[in-house]
Amino acid sequence: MFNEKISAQLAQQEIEVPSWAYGNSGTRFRVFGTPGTPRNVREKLADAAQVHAHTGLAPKVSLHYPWDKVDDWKGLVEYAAELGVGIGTINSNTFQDEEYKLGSFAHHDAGVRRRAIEHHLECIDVMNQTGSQDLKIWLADGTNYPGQGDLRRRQDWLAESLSEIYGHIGEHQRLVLEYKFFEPSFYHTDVPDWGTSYAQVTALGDRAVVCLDTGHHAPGTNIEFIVAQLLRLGKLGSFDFNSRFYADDDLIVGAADPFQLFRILWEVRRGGGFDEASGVVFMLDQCHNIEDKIPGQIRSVLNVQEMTARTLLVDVDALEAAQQAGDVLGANAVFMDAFYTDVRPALAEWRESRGLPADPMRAFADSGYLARIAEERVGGAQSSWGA
Ligand code: AOS
Ligand code: ZN
Ligand code: ZN
Repeated sequence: MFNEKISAQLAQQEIEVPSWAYGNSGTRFRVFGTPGTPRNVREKLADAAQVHAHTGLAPKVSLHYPWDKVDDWKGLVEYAAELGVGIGTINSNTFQDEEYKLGSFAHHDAGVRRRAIEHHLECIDVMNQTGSQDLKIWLADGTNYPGQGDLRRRQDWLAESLSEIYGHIGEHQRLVLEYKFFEPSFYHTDVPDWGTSYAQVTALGDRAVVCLDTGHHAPGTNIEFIVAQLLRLGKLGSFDFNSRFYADDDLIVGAADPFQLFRILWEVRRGGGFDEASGVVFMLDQCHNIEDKIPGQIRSVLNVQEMTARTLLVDVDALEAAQQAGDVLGANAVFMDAFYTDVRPALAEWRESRGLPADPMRAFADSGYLARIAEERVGGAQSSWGA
């Protein structure tokens, strides 16, 4: 099923896993703990390394600052390397401190804006020590009531704050600005959509790009169109993959709507986003509230791989011929043929040919790792989303 070209393309695929996926998380009703949940960053890295060991897909772990703060960053990088993984994107945090109640970069008080900028300069310092390429910024900034804030001035303050940070971004680093249409603010959000993120990063320069979190759109939004447009404009920096039924559910990518994931990844292929030169980073941004976290992450990277493989099977010549002939249903059929192809047996073979387990979910379950960490990791506080 996979020719040499497709096999080689699959071999290039890398999906960053987020450190916070291995901690406990939940809703405002309850956070359920799991035996063996990591108590520190090193244990999170060890769990993330299991995902890579079983799939070959996740060589980098994205960290969160300050949740993952350590004294010795170089030591952490070395430890990660021993585990067979590296440090990826650094995610900043201006959403949990009292001072940021009314915003951070777009706050009306210059003192709060200064504090938020200083926090990002610290993140850049961490990047310099860890070799991380991307500083990912998601802002909780917004207002709850009409008239509460000056929407226009807040855009200007946001632009000024971003510009100061961008001035410290190194030659081989990028500033990645994530958007989200609502939550925690409910009336307006300062970076609500791709257009605002695009306008802000374009004003900064080439090393500022947009992050598209698949869970951050209103229901019915055509996300693959946004992917196509951002790739066209050379501004699609990264993905935060997850899936949603309602709002920012942060469920396993591809679980709610595999066809949407296929359509998104098709536009990635169409726009050259799988080529290394495009710089597109594929990351998960997920929480595992009721399922085991490591298998949840393994399932997620496999879902991305399966849908990627299906997009690589699209017969582009037949598709283009049908499109150019105005053959509406013919073109749709070519597209759907690829989507409906079960690539799982071929992927199992492909994995085995590369020394990976044919069935990573089963191999991980059989490894006994979960029972081992449940026994070993006693005492100390389990990590959670927010620590
Ligand atoms: C928040 O809704 C976003 O998806 C962010 O990417 C967030 O920063 C991340 O979940 C943890 O820091
Ligand atoms: Zn996100
Ligand atoms: Zn989110």
